[in-house]
Amino acid sequence: MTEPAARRGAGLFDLTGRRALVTGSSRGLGLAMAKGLAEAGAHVILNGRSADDLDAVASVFGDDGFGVSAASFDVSDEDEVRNRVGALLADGPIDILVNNVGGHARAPLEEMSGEQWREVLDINLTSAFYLSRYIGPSMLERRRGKVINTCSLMSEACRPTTGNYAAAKGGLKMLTRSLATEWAGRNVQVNGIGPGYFATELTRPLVEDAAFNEWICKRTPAGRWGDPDELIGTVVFLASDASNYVNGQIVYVDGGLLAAI
Ligand code: GCO
Repeated sequence: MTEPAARRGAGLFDLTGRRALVTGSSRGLGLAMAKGLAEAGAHVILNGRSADDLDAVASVFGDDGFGVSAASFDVSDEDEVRNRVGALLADGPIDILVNNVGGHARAPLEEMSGEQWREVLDINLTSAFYLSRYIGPSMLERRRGKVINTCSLMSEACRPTTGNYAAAKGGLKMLTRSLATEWAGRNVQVNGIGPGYFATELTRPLVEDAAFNEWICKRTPAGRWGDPDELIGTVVFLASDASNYVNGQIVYVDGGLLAAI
């Protein structure tokens, strides 16, 4: 039997003493979520492919007084994940894993190359499997852990030229549910966040496309793009004791887009 959370009120969301790894956190949504977890008290391990970018971000965090470190490695390479995760776990437990890294390679499906397909599946989906596969056992052994996968409204709906990405994000939703099903009984909660349209580097071509921008603002009940900081409340909730009986859910943070026709 798992003990019910002893904390109440705002303390339920306190992450003091927890160690979190956030993949793809040198910019965009990952950076905002990393900042939010650090503000809630966690020590955050930033991850990305460029060591220079990570060091730059880590030093800004450090100057602000937050506990942060950087681990640059390619999360779509299984050997690298196994080795680097082994080293991180030798330094201490990882309580929170945010599988956030993502990327696009847009093309109509009838023109898409096998490489474009595999690249997008590897970065958005297989990376989350590898990280969960190699960090999960230590969480299960301690009977404590939180895995949060950055899904997408494209886990549910898509549009032309995003077939590989939608297939990957749909897969990530089902990986979330599969892990939740297997791990809930050992007190490891696995959930997803499904962002709608947020203005980031990844979506810059869309933000700058006047017709698309207008369409998104009309199509989204909230009438605007999301600001990456608007994911913080959800990620802190899913990383904290406040969500100890929440398993296999995808929380869509999309300004109401999926709720409306
Ligand atoms: C697009 C966008 C989306 C967003 C996001 C939505 O082409 O429509 O790039 O795929 O990136 O993932 O949640």
